[in-house]
Amino acid sequence: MGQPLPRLQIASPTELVVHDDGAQPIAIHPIWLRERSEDPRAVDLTTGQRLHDPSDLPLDLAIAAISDLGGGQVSVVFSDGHEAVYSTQRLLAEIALPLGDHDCPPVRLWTGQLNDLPRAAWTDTPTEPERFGWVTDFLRYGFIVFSGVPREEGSVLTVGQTFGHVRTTNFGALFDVRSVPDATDLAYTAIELGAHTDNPYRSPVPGVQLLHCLINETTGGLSTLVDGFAAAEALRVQDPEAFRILSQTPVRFRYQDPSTELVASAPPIELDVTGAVRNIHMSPRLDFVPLAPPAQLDAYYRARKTFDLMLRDKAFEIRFLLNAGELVMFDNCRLLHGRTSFDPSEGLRHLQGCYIDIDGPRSLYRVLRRTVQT
Ligand SMILES: O=C(O)CCC(=O)C(=O)O
Repeated sequence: MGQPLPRLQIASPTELVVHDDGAQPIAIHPIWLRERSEDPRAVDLTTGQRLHDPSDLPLDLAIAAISDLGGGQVSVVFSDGHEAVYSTQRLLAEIALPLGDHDCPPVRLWTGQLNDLPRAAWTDTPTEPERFGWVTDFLRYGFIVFSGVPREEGSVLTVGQTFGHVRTTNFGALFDVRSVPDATDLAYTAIELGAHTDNPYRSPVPGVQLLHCLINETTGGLSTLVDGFAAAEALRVQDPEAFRILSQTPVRFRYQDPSTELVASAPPIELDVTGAVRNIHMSPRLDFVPLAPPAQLDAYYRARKTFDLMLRDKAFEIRFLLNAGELVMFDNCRLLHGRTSFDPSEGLRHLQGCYIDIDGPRSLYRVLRRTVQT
C-alpha cells in the first residue's frame, strides 16, 4: 500500500489542520495561512508578490471563521477582518514543497564505475523534450557531455545561454584554455591539473562551468571529473572526524594578477542547515588554512590529505578525451574537474570556456516540467 496522501480538514470552525503520513495532524498557523492569502488586497495577482509586510500582522492573529465552499475551496475570515478564499489543492502543494532546490531531480551520486556518461547530440534548435532531457541529466549527474557543438569560436556561449545567463568575470564572458607563455592561470599551461573546483576565490563561486574543445591534436589532455558529493559522503562514513573538520574549517582562497585581487573563504565541504553536503570548495593550488594551534592544523592537514587522496583515487574519478566539437558542462560546486598533462609539441589543444549560475538550469527544469510530460 502507498503512503496516504496529505489532506486538509476543518477541525473546528476556527481550525484548519493537515493530516500527513499518519502522524498527529498539524494545525495550520493563522499567520502562515494569512501570508499565503491570494486575495487581491493581499497580493499582486501578476507577480504573486505580497502587497503588505507580514511582520505588520498582529502576532496573536487568529482564524475567526472557516467554511467549506465545496469544489476544493475554503473561505477563511481572520481576526483582523481580512477574508480570503483558498484552494485546498494549492495549500497542499505548498505544504509538500521542499526547501530550496529539492524539487529538482534528485542527485544521483556516481563513482569511477560510471560507465554510461550522460551524453547528448547538440542541436541549436532543440525541442522542449530534448532540452528537458538534457537539463534533467545535468541536474542528476552534475554534468553532461555534448557532441556536435560547432567548432567555431564562441559556440560555448550559445550552449551556456541555452541553460542560463553567462557570467562575465575578470577572464571575460569567454576564456580560452590553451598553453600560452606567461600564463595568468595554470589552466593556461600544459601541466596536469589535479581535481579542483574552479574559482573558489569568487563570491559567489560560478555554479556551472562549460568547456568546449575546438581542437585537440595531442594524445594527452584527458578530461577528468569526480563527483565531490559522492566522495564527501564516502568520507562521512569512512572517516567522520575528517568530514567534521573539513565541513567546519573555513579556508581562504585567493587569486591575484596585475588588475585583480579576489579573496573568499569557505570550508572545503560546505553543508546546508540539514547537514547535507551543499558545495565542495577544493583547489589544492589555491587553498590556505588560517593559522591555528599545531594540534588543530595536524588534524586539518590529515583530514585534507585523506579527502584529497580519495578525490585522486580512480575509484572516484572518470577520465575521457574531449574531442574537437565536444563540450562538457558541469556543476562546479559539486564536481571537481581536471586534466592530464599534454605535450604542446604534438599539436594544438584549444578549449573555450564560460560560466553560468546553477539557478539557470534549475529554473529551466522547472519551466519545462510545466509542459513536458515525463
Ligand atoms: O584543460 C582542461 O581540460 C581543463 C582546464 C581547467 O581545469 C579549467 O579551465 O578550469
